Amino acid sequence: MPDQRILTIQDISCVGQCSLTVALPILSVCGLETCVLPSAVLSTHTAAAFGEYTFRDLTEDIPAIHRHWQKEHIKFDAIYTGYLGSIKQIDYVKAILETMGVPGVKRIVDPAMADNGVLYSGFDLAYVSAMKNLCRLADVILPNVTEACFLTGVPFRTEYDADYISHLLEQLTALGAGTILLTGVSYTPDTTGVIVSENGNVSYYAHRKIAQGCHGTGDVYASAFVGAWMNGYSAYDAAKIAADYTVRCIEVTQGDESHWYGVKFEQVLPELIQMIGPKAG
Ligand code: PXL
Repeated sequence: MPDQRILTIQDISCVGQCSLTVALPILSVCGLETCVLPSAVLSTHTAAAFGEYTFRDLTEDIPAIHRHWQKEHIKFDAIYTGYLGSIKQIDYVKAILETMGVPGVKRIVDPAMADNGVLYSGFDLAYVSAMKNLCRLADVILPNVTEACFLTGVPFRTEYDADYISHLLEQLTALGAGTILLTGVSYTPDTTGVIVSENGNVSYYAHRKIAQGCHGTGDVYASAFVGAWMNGYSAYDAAKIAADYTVRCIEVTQGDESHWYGVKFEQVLPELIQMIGPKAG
């Protein structure tokens, strides 16, 4: 694999095993030079069980960082965005997506903003609308079913069939990304999976559902997908590797009630390296 440099833009939740503290190690073990642009610094992630969190918005640091990189002619082979701190920040991030990539840059947007039918604390419909515009610039988007509903205006349902998911996918396709990974698609109580739509080719990878909505698994999943995909795997194969790895993370965490806030992804990083295989060498 030729050397590749990726920029990931998301928050630092100091405690909570999500966003940058997950993306940086996962992308690094996949062999990528990982540069970071923190969107905000929070004491913990925003799940209610942590109580009141601190939030330092880094929006106004972004233009100066961007200018410096431009002055130094720094470019990235891929740019991957996750949780972003404000609507204004999304505009700055759009400018980075438009200007900081090498020719043929891969742009991945994880619209990390909602789960289980509700937006994360601090977000509203104006934020959703800004995120929708960011998705229009992406080559790949990875919404879960809740995020897909917010992005498209399709009413959220906890139970659905393949027709509902096809409709959701059609509406997402209209946003413009060539590749869509729709995560957390579950047709039976014991299984869940990911729909991969690549230029209209749709496939589904289903796997065992171990627990209902584990915190931080969206970020683990997206980071592992990006790591595998940048190693030359097809979107479907990368989606499969990411799903298998995320299941392993949940397996090693389940049963530890005190570890409700994230998954112990570190313990199974060696397995991710094995799944990626010699391509990462
Ligand atoms: O895992 C997504 C995420 C990222 N960053 C912050 C969050 C969340 C989910 O709640 O609160 C700050």
